[in-house]
Amino acid sequence: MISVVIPAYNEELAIGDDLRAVQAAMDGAGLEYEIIVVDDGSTDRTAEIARGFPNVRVISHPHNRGTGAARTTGVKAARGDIIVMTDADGTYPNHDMPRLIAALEGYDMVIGARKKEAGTLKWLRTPAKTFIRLLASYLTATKIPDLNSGFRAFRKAPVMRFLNVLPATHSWVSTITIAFLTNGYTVNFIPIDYYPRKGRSTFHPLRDTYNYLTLVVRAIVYFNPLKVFLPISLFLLLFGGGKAIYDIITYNWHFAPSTVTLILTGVQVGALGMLADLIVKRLNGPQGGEGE
Ligand SMILES: Nc1nc2c(ncn2[C@@H]2O[C@H](COP(=O)(O)OP(=O)(O)O)[C@@H](O)[C@H]2O)c(=O)[nH]1
Ligand SMILES: [Mg+2]
Repeated sequence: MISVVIPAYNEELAIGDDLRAVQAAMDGAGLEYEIIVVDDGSTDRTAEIARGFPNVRVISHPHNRGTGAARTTGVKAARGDIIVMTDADGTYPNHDMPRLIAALEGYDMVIGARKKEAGTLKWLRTPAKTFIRLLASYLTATKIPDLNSGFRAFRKAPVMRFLNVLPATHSWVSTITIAFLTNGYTVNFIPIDYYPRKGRSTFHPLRDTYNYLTLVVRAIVYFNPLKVFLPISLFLLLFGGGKAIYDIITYNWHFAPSTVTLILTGVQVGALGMLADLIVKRLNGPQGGEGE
């Protein structure tokens, strides 16, 4: 059984076409499925339009709580053991949903990687997203072609482990990607088209880019702290060590306070990293696949 979860906030312009496209694709592929639209406190006709579809379950938040909160509500309500997510703004190729589901075979998650950026303010989004995507690829030791695509399919069981740490904001999708990649779950990527949004985008360039960057670092610290702490500690120790050699030669074995500070801070950051790593390992328990 497959549960299609669609978070929706004031999407009266697009939700009807999106629901028709999902139904046509899933019926066409002969798949057994349910559709859950999570209306996140919309003030337009989004919920009313969705209720017009007989086999669509509409769950309404009394007020707007954020796309992440809507996704968590949808996951909890899902009856299927496979969950597919798409937006309600006309941007994702819902006709491609059967291909996405087929690509889940042998994986815990499959993400539709957008071939091109179609969002607003491309000149800002593209470099910012590339930098953050490369940072996440380094920190997860995985090549990530698209970190925050909203068009994805995954198994419900592993996601339930992380529901309590997933944010209520846009960063839900990026965080779950990093959570899977740093906890031994397998993630597949398939290329997809991406269309301009119908209706108004709520993307705030500086605020959302800053949030996005802090998110990636926070998620890594949460799931794999050594990846952040160790490079910082090594940098401080190397720099301190170099300075110590300089002090030995220049000041005849008298170490400047800055040298001592550098080395001590390096040791402390390293120790903090080890401690954080130990806590995370204890908290997160066995990696994906082990003991499940
Ligand atoms: N922007 C926004 N979208 C929300 C919210 N709650 C649910 N959504 C839905 O979450 C999906 C993703 O949001 P969107 O603004 O398209 O983000 P983007 O695709 O990352 O630019 C869309 O289907 C929205 O309708 C919310 O509070 N804000
Ligand atoms: Mg969207």
